[in-house]
Amino acid sequence: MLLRIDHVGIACHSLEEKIEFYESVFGLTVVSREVNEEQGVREAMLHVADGAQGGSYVQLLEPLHPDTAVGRFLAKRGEGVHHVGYGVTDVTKALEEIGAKGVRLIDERPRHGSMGASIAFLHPKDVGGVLTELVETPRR
Ligand code: CMX
Ligand code: CO
Repeated sequence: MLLRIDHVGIACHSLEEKIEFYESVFGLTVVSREVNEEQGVREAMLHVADGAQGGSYVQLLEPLHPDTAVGRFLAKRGEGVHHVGYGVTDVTKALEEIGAKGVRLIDERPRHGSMGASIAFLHPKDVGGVLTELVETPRR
């Protein structure tokens, strides 16, 4: 069901500082910057690699307000890995299959994610403490 690791989401206080860090230390390149009001984030995708099933990225996340998913995470735990995003072929079908296995779905239906993707989150409490995102990349 999972095709690949699409991205690792990393929570930070300053998007600009962390972009500079990932560029200078790891030589990564920003391929997309977006503000997603629904998710409460200002974010950047940095390209890591391409595979047969699509690309993989680091997603840097800065909260738009303290009262957002990433804002609360930063206040509680500080900067660090926030979630893992896995590529799937069909996010609606994957949600149905995973939900049927008793895993709580944060999103009952897909939402808009970075670079035109359809995304949905699974509850970390049902995935061993890992906030898990499903990502369906738009067809070209
Ligand atoms: N990873 C693991 N556990 C997490 C977590 C994370 N990222 N965020 C919260 N939790 C845990 C908390 O530690 C807490 O556990 P305890 O009760 O044991 O302390 C529990 O989940 C509830 O957390 P909370 O502080 O009440 O936080 P929220 O109200 O924000 O709810 C969650 C948590 C996961 C439902 C919420 O963050 C959410 O809906 N996330 C999905 C959306 C999102 O993260 N968007 C930003 C990224 C967008 C993108 O990738 O494009
Ligand atoms: Co993400």
